[in-house]
Amino acid sequence: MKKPRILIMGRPNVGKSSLINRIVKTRRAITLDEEGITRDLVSVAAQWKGHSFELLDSGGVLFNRKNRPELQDEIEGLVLTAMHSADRVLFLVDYQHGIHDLDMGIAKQLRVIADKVTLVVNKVDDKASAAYISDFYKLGLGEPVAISATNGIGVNVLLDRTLKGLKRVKVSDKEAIRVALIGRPNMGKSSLLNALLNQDRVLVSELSGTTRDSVDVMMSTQDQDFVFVDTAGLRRKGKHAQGVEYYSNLRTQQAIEHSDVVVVLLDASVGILGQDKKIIQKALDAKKPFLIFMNKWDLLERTDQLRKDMLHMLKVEMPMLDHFPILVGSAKEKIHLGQLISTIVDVYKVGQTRIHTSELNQFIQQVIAQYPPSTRRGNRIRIYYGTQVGILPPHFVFFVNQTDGIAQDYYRFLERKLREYFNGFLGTAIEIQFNHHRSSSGSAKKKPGALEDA
Ligand SMILES: Nc1nc2c(ncn2[C@@H]2O[C@H](COP(=O)(O)OP(=O)(O)OP(=O)(O)O)[C@@H](O)[C@H]2O)c(=O)[nH]1
Ligand SMILES: [Mg+2]
Repeated sequence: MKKPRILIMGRPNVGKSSLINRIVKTRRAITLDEEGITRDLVSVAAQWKGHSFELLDSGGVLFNRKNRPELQDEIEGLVLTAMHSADRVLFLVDYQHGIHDLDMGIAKQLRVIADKVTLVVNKVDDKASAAYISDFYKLGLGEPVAISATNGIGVNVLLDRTLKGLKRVKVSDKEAIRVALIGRPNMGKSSLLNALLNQDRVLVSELSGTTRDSVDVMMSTQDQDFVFVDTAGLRRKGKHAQGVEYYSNLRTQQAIEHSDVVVVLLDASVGILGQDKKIIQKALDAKKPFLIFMNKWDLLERTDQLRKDMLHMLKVEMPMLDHFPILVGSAKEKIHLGQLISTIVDVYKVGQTRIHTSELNQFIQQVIAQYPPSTRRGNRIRIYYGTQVGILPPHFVFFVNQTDGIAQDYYRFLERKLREYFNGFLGTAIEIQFNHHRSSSGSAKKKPGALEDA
């Protein structure tokens, strides 16, 4: 369900992030102290008195004429759109600094939507000072509210006041699915995110390297919340990268690790390159539920044959992809975006599959018993039983009389048979482990670690 959205605006250094940290009560990931890193609108989920809402950090607006960094028009365009679609806007100014030229510029834009704006004077660190905030009336946005984001003074009152009259959305117990969008620069990751949201929230341009930092953006459908993480495109030379590029790569890697589902974007009009394979390998190594979205399908003649040929080509290049969904579509023309969302939910569910121990043992008897692993000397190894010990990815342990010498080929064989027997596990890795089972000792009869015994 769509949550009320509160946009926080203000020039650099007035304490927007401190206020967000105070409300959300978690420290957001450190950001490198280099100007121009965050150029998109980051959103975080927040809650107050049992109701949830979304906080949007505007970052980077200047609304000035001079010294405008690259893409500044586009950045401000994003913020203006967000300003109009937000349910409330908190405009932060700095008590200790007084009114700054840049504050005047922002205030001018905000006066158009004054009825949903609250002027917030931050860094009022003691109550006595609150009496002196009247100077800020000059901004023409009504009565200022004094707070100290770092000390927490006034924040509760501010929240009560801001949320008053807004639609109330109860905090749901169902977790949002975190989806990392990764790929080479210019694949259309940011475009895809904007298309899914039906609103421009992150910067898009034909320059490669537009996205520099990972950006969290929330999205909700009728029955599921998502946090999409737009990431900086991964370039070839990761190893010797410095500064912004080094940092961007690192943050993309973190985004993968912290996600529930990874979506790798390829360019359908280009096909799969060496660098794409490395990126797919990263997703595979992370063992997260994952799928491929071949974007820019609008540039091609969209026949079923072409789609089949493309999928075939990908699987020839990387046979592992047989176990993962590959979709074709377009951010630009909004083709197959609904399918993308439902497949994200599907692979996430598949990653959580739990197979009952009794079913697993039926599988061993019916399928595997005829083809047991063997030692290097050619002796048969006996599999006594198996059990699933984990999810995301599904993790199976098989108990055998001897673990030495089981070939990698056998792991692959077993994985293939598991997939054939149990509905494919499409979209997730599987982990397989062999443990030694001492048949002579009495205690070993108990099946350890079975999920349903936990
Ligand atoms: N024809 C077509 N062009 C697209 C599509 N998606 C994105 N583009 C274009 O591709 C270019 C790059 O798009 P971005 O969304 O900025 O790509 P990105 O992957 O976020 O790039 P980085 O942030 O640099 O890693 C822009 O010029 C987009 O307009 C699509 O589905 N079809
Ligand atoms: Mg981008």
